[in-house]
Amino acid sequence: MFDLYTWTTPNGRKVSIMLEELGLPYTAHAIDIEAGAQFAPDFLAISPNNKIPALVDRDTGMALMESGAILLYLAEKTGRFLSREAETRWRTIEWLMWQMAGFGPMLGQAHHFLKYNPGKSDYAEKRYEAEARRLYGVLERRLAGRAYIAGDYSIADIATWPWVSRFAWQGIDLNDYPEIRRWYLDIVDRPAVQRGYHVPGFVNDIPRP
Ligand SMILES: N[C@@H](CCC(=O)N[C@@H](CS)C(=O)NCC(=O)O)C(=O)O
Repeated sequence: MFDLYTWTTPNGRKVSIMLEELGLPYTAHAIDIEAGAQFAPDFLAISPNNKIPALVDRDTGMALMESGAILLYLAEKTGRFLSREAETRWRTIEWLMWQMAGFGPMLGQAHHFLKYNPGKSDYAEKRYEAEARRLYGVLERRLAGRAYIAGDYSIADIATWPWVSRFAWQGIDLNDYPEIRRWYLDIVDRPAVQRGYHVPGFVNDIPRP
């Protein structure tokens, strides 16, 4: 049994999708980051960087922050979505790190300047629009000739897909990226994605290009 502390954002959805894929029982606790709930002392005790998501494994007492670490923990615990074969395993971890260190943080900045604060900084808008396009280009090349990012559907896909689901916020037209479009639409209809996207509650239908 797990406790998931989350909100309807790409980083939160990575973990709810993973838990749904694994069929593990969990209780979702809504941490309304727009209302400042991430700064509450009891939440800080399990998430010292005051960000969602955080996961508590009631079996072991382990509390974890950082979505990439949580995905690795769940993959290790269950033996799923992270290959045991060395080449595929390390490619999966490599692309998970790419998502955590590049794709997510840069697209997060694109959301700030292109969606929430347009007109505030021409420099920032141009920078993050160009960086979003560059990163989509990297993913497009990676997916050419591959069904998924690294071997079978894995935690690399589960980490990356929720960020692509905000393509409209990033000034991205998925029709310009046919490999990503094909991969995105393949994953969107997975029952676990359909359920995990709407945790801790429904905000909008899943965008489709
Ligand atoms: N690297 C972290 C990033 C987590 C993160 O940025 N969470 C955002 C929502 S997607 C958040 O909690 N923001 C609240 C805040 O910045 O105060 C992870 O992947 O878990």
